[in-house]
Amino acid sequence: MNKKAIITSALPYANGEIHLGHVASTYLPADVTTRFLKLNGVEAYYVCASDDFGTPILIQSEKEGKTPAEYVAHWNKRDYEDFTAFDIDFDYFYKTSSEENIKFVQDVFLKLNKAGHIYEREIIQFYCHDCKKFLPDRYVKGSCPHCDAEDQYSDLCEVCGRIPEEIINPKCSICGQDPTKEKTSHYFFKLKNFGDALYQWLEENEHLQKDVKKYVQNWIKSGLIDWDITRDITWGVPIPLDDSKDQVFYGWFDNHLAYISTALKFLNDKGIDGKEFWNSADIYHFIGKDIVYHHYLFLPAMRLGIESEYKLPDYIPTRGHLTLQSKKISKSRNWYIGLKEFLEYYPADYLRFYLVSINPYSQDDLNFDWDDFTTRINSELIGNLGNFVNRALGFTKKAFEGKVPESETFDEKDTEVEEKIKNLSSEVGSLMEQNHLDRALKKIMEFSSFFNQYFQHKEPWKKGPGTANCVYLSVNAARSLSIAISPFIPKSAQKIWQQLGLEGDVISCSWNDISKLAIPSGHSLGDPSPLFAKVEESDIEKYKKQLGPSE
Ligand code: B3M
Ligand code: ZN
Repeated sequence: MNKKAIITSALPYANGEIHLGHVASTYLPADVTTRFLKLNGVEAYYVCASDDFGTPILIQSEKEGKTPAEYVAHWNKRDYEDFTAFDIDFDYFYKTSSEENIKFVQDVFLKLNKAGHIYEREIIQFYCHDCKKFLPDRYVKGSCPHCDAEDQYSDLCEVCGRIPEEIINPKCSICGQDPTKEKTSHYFFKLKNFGDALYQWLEENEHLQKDVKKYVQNWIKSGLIDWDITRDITWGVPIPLDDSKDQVFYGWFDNHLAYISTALKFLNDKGIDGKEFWNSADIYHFIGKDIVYHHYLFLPAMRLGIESEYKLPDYIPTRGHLTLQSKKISKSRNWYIGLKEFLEYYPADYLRFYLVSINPYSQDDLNFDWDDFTTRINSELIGNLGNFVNRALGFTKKAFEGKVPESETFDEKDTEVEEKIKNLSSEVGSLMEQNHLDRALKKIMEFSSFFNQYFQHKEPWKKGPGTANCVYLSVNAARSLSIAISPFIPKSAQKIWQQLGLEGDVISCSWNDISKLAIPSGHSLGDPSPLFAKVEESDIEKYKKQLGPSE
């Protein structure tokens, strides 16, 4: 395992609140992974930023009568607060509109230009005479030329995931009028130059998901299209050339460069050589499947275009979208649950546990279902994990005044149990390393279930032979569980740690500590108390009713 890592997740648009769909596919998997890497002694940093530029933000700030800068500052702060409440532990959260990013983006552009990867071309751009403005991207809606899906924005077809060269039957998205076509001069990035190099990079990188690779390689085979990186608006990174007026870079030209500029800012401020660190670390970009094109083609091509001065990603974990009660999440139809709202109902750990358990390492969509949530929390998190810990610790408290008894010679079962503890770190660890967070969590739950059965089988309350070993091993298993589960449910893991009467924080442990029987006989436990409160079905019925059309 590389001892350095930089982890990023898709930058949230500073354009509205974070909801469950956002956290399921990117922020949570990235956070769990970072916590795991840190436990493994990796110098890992999770950096993120709000994505501040782009036409949707400009449109919305105009609607609200705010300057775009005021508007994004509000959401930058609010998003960060919501993430923090969900225990998404960024090492640094910045913004794409930072002066560092603006400068970085301009430098990259100048380097690409110098290397011959940029050209200028006159284009015909939609223009709305009613609104008196050019209509880039989201200002225009129409049908996708690739898959015929209707009502798609001109910058991305959400149905087939491709970028339409020319949208069919265009309409101004502000006023619905037919736009006219006017001339304007734009800069283009020669994505076509990079087809072979990208193909090869995909071929050689063994960490990328095979299915995504195939699909991207097919795009390359069918021919890449140069990217228009200029927009006729004023909110964005200014183009650093004298003759470009009232134009800025397209948001997708600048936003992913903020992965680098944000990491550099953070590392350099810490006194670490940011560039050197970036180039010797494993680079992870966690994303949702809708932005595969940007991360597997555009982002690596731009890095290749500046001679890989900053290395390309090693991992681009790509996951599917969250549906809610089997329906597509939609803010406009009020079919979504805000992260902040959810955390008013239940602790962060409930949601973290649930979302990881239903989220495979694949592009398959996953579904948030209130009934399934109830079952998984009540029967797995509480009925299995909570029950085992409470039982083992509660019994030790009652029968041994909280002092771990002297262990005796192990019988066959005890030896088997001891092996389980010793193997847990490698069994779970290898799944985590392969990004199978759901399977890793399942392994931990199997471990807990195994110990529930062991406790039941030994019947320590009868105080027969073997009671001391059962308590000694169970208490140690609870300790192992606390460390192993900490990347997933950090607050609850810390509670277990404290109830075990252990010093410090569980996050200061190392992953290998999971395999140790480090609680000696004679150790005094803290005070056991139930870790979780049950999810009540009556509450769930209430929350279900709050979803849905707002009218
Ligand atoms: N701001 C959000 C999205 O399309 C977008 C991601 C940028 S990542 C560089 O999911
Ligand atoms: Zn219009």
